[in-house]
Amino acid sequence: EQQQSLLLSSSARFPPPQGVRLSYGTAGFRADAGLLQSTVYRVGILAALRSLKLDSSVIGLMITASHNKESDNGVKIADPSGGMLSQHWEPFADALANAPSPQHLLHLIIEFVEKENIPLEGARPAQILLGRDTRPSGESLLEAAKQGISSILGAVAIDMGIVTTPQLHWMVRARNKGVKASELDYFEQLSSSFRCLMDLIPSGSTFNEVDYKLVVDGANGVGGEKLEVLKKRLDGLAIEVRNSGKDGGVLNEGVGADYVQKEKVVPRGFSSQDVGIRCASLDGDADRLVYFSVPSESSSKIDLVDGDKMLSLFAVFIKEQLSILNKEGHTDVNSDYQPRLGVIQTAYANGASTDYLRRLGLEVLFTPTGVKYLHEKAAEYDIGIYFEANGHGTIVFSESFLCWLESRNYELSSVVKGSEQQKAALRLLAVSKLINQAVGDALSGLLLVEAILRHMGWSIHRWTELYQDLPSRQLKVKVVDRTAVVTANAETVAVRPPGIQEAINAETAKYPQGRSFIRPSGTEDVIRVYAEASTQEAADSLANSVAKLVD
Ligand code: NG1
Ligand code: ZN
Repeated sequence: EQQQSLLLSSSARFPPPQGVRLSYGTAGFRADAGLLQSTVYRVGILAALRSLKLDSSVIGLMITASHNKESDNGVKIADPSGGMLSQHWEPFADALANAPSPQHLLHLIIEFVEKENIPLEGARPAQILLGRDTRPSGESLLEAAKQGISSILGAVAIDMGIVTTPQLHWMVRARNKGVKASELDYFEQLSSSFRCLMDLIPSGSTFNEVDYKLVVDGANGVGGEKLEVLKKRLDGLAIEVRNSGKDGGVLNEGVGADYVQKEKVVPRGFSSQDVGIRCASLDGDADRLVYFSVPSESSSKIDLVDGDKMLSLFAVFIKEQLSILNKEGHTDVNSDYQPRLGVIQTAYANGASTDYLRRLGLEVLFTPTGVKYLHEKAAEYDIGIYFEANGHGTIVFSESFLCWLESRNYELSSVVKGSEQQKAALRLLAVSKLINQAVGDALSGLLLVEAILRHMGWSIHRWTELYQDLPSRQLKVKVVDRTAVVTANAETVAVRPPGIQEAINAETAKYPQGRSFIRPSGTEDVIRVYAEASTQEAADSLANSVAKLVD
């Protein structure tokens, strides 16, 4: 009774916007910030219910629109593992966001609570960790989220302030494991595992003086700010942060990982002065990372190192450590455990990367776009490495593999301390602590890249040359109804509208090494077109002809 009247009165203060239909897409709800008060309020309710459903575990609620323009915002939920909200609840999220009146909203909630058996009078209160990026609209949206949370009796909101998306996911995961989960703990875990990897670098590894320097484009967002703090705890690495948001630049405008990856030009704040230097770009909420270098003084073009190449670097390193670990040594330590290593990509992965990874003998799988799909697949392996081409990805380790690794390390150290095998075990353990197991994290990814390059003695140039990207082109086409396109086989085939796939096939066949696909975006009202082929002209032309088929 009390609960119902509380919901009715509080939701009346957050009327939904007229004439818009919101959907919990690839990355939660996203829209112009002005439209989102009621949505964020309602997601606050959803987060509290989710917590109650899961024995009052901590749930995360993040307010961000990532790489989108500053006037946009968004909201998404992190489940207790630190991963994305279970897909099973997405339809409820959609229904909640679009309920036209407080009465409808209440009705939906009552129905759902019953169906899902949610203990409203739980033994412990719901707990929600809140975070937001640097967008000016974040503050009032955060207030709306708090109102939503407190309209479920007893629910507790814990505000973490301005954090990166992966920091919030990391904190949710850590709290639910019962370990310390402040921002300081996050920095401490990253810097100490980074140090551990640096201490284990083979003594023969050579690194040129010029390669010590790394320049990072912070997208004028939260990531640059956090990196300024983190870098003070790191030895042996000279990081310069540009576009940290303090020098007047606008979030994601001509800067950031999305811009750099899509436009393949230098972001603001970088110039021909940076020729040859290793550079990296974060996106607006620091869950994406790409590297790049400026090849010549005469143009603003860059050599891009995208998510696929980061994945390749990680895969090469991990494969090397596993093979050291499994070498028949002079020890009689039992090593019958064969960890399963899997690599997960999406259709956007450059074809050359997939070829390269398969040539390394790795198992490569594909899922639809969106980290929720990639992460889920990767979690089926002892070591699952996943990346989207845009630089969003991470490495996940199974509990059983980490246990085995701990005990292996212990056994090895009792035979010959400091053996190559033991070092390999220690490196893998350090990677599992450095890399964010909850979700893709630009800051932890950056430190892992830096440590591996140092380990290999590679310049960014050497890394770029692992393989040569096939030229590609991405386009977006505005359509009346993007749901008219339906895909299958990890989005590589369009099954609707009828006949379109045949037409795409016919176009693609005209180009050597041609590949093309279309899919409805989960974050924008567009159909995306991707094409690759043996030359840039061919990729552009293929993308253009496929875009015409969609129009
Ligand atoms: P959509 O709009 O569904 O293509 C985009 C990215 C995804 C993912 C989400 C969430 C591309 C082609 N798509 O999704 O990979 O990062 O945003 O931010 O980059
Ligand atoms: Zn992002």
